[in-house]
Amino acid sequence: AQDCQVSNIQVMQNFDRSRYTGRWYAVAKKDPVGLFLLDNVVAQFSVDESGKMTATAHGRVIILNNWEMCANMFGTFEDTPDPAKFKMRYWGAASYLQTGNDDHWVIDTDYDNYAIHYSCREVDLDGTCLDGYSFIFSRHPTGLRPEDQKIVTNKKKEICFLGKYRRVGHTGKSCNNYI
Ligand code: FEN
Repeated sequence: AQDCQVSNIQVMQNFDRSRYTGRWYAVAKKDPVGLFLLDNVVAQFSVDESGKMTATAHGRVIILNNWEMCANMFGTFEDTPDPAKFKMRYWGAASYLQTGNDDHWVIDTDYDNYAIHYSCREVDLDGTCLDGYSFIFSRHPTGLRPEDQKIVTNKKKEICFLGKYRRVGHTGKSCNNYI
């Protein structure tokens, strides 16, 4: 069922953005090419009065000369015809942080425990993803519940990122204390 074509990737059916609001801890991530967040990644999703989705993300970064910093990122989401597919404009509170405009797809979530996010930045000539990133989120800072792990592994396979994830540590002493 997985041909790794970005255009064939199944996303969450009937995505409900209001149930998605609140805090999500990144437990694993597949990095894109280039600068990104290292660890201690926590995202906070909101929906405003007009129904527009926004989010913040905090994460640890190591900038030049091994300076450890907490990156405070902001994202605004533009709707598309598919309720689980967004365009996300993002920027950082500090000027050294990169800005961008990425796809933001919710692949699967049960809203209360786990969520799988996907973003392909560059589609290859053969229709597969050449450069993309993905977060596995949990509502629990301790990680995924055992019963959710099988679902998440299957979805990693479906989006053709299986084996490309790294665990996201939450040391507690850095970023996530701010929120
Ligand atoms: C997401 C969901 C919640 C909202 C947002 C999300 C995406 C965040 C992104 C962060 C990018 C960070 C960068 C960091 C950087 C999906 C969690 C907004 C896409 C680009 C460095 C590292 C080292 C350095 C300079 C900058 O710029 N990091 O020397």
